[in-house]
Amino acid sequence: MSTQTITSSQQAIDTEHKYGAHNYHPLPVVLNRGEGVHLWDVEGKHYYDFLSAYSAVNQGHCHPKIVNALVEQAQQLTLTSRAFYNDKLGAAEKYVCELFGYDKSLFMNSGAEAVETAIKLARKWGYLKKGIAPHNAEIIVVEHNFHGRTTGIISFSTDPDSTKGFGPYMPGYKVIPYNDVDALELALKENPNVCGFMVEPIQGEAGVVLPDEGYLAKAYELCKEYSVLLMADEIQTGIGRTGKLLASYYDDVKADILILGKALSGGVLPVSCVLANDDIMLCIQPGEHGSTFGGNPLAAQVAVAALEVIKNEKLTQNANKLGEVFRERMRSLMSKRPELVTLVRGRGLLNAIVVEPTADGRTAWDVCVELMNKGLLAKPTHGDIIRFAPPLVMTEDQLHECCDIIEDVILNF
Ligand code: IF1
Repeated sequence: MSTQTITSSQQAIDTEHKYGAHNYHPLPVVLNRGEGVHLWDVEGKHYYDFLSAYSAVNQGHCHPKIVNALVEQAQQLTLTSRAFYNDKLGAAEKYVCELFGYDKSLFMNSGAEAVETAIKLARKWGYLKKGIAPHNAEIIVVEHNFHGRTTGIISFSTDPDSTKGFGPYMPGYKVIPYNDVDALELALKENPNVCGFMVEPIQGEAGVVLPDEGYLAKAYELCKEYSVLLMADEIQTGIGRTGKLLASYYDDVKADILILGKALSGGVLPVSCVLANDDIMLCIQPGEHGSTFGGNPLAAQVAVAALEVIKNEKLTQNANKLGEVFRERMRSLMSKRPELVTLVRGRGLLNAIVVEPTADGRTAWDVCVELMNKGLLAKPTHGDIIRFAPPLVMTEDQLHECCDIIEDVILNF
């Protein structure tokens, strides 16, 4: 058995194809170094990162302060399990509770784990506090949701690619249209067993779909009226990405259950977290939930460092400012190729354009291949949507350089 040294991109691709599951269709680029907004492939070619690992690298690749926190803790203590205390978790729990304004936090690892935790928490609250009969709790979700890929979570997905062939599915979910408060009110009125309404303040995977202004606020009011928990999945929209610390803040909403992940660690290792007040969080008692790595001291230190970077480098403010600049550039580009680019939307540095297929069948994928050839990495979703989400550390000059690349590709496509 040999450990292979990768010396070419093609060799890396071939090795992955032979020995790795085929559960992704990556762009044909093999990266081996990242710093800030920059990535380099095996051959040393430079790219601007315009995906940020789906908004996990808001702080930029390999941020020195976050890496130092990781390295320092890794040389001291990485994992004890929660069978014992460690001296870092409490400080991280306090930090996130004070930052986001909740009584308690529960650290997990992946985003999906945090979503599953939130579901269990809402159900437990439904039984203990709302008096729902055992095993009858329902959670309302919306069409085109994306909350992860566990069998429980895909049970309420409306995306065939996420669901087909993975049944049977978990019961207890009601799907309603996104951005439709009347549909929400009807679902709440019809079903006294609803314990939660889980929603992304902006739908990421669906293609950066923004609801109407005030949608989340109205949803929150309805949840209050019907004694249902609003569960905000801010795994992708949170931690400064949309130009506010949380996308929920655009509607001045503080969810009953807040779900964080991705940039909570700055992309350095998997860290996720669920936050809620005592009347909800204490419905889970000792021994009723957890995970081997959840709340480990390494993740705790990295999470605090990652959040400190967002604050100290004013990355939320930068996302807000550069987002306006970016959308203005994209709207101007759309006016030059209206038959190709038919929509620009987003908030902060979470943006997307819709690219129509050309007469000869070229699509958003081909635009992304062209962008890759010119040194910018982005990926299409659902065929015709290209998500643009650079790290929040990008400067205005770098953003214009990237817009020039996008413009060059689109105008010559
Ligand atoms: C993949 C999508 C994005 C998320 C929201 C929970 C999770 C995610 C709002 C689960 C994860 C990732 C998963 C990754 C690609 C990416 C993605 F295309 F899949 F849908 F960003 F839009 N809630 N999103 O966006 O978090 O368990 O992955 O840590 O599965 O391909 P996770």
